[in-house]
Amino acid sequence: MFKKVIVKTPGETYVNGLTTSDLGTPIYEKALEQHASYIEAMKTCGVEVTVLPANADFPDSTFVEDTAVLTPDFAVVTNPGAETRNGEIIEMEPALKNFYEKFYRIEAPGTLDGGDILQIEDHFYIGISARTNHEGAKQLKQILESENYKATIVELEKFFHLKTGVNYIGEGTILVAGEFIDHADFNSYKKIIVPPEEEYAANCIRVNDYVIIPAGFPQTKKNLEDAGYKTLEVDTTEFRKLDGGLSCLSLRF
Ligand code: CIR
Repeated sequence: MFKKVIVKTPGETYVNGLTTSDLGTPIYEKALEQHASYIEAMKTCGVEVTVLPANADFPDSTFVEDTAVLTPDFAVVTNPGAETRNGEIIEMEPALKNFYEKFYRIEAPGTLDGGDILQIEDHFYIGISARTNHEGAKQLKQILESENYKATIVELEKFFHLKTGVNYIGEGTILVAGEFIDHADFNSYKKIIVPPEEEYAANCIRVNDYVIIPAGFPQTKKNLEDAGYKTLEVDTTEFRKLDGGLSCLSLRF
C-alpha cells in the first residue's frame, strides 16, 4: 500500500525539457491540465499528495521519480545522469526530510535515475542506461543489500529507462514490453505483455486498488482488466513528448 506521493508542478520552461522523441513541443497549458488529472487519479487511489511548486530553472523537474529511490524506512537521493537535471536533487532532499530521517546518497562518479529502479516486493532491479552508470548501480546495490533487500543489475539495450519497458503491478505480475519480454531476470514473474504498437503503455503504475494507465492504449487496458485489475486512465500526451510516462511524475511511498 502507498500512503503518500510527491509530485511537482511543471514550470513554464517545461517545454524546453530533454527529449529523444519526435512528437513535437509540449503545450504547457495542456501539461498543467494533465498534471492536475494525474493528481486527481492519485487521490482516487487514496494517497495523500504533496505538490511541490514549479521550478523554472529545471525544465524536467516535474519528473520527480528520477531524483530519489524510496522505501518505507529510508530514502536514497540519486545523482541524476543528465547534467541539466542534476540540480533537481537540491530541492528534493529538503522536501523528503518532511517524511524521512534516514538518508543515503548516490555519489559521483556514480549516476543514477530513479526511472531505472524497479521494485518487485523486496527485490530491486537496477537498470544500466544512458543515465544510470555501473558505479551508480553498484552504490545503490550496496545500500539496498545493507538494508536486507535483494538487488539485481540489468543492462538495457534500447529502452530509455528500465521502467520504460517493465513495471510491477502486484500479485507477482509484471507489465512488460520489448527487450524485457523474454529477459532472463524477469522470467519468474507472471507477465502481461504489451504489444509493440502500445509500447508506451508498459509504464503504468499500481497504486493501491488501481493500475493507473496512459489514455489511448485499448489493448493494454483490456489485458489488464481481463486479468482482474481496475484501471484509471490519465492523458499523458504532453509528458510523452519529453520521454516521460506515468511513473516519472511521482515518488510513491
Ligand atoms: C529526461 O530526459 O530526463 C526527461 N525528459 C524524461 C524523464 C522521464 N523519467 C522517467 O522515466 N523516470
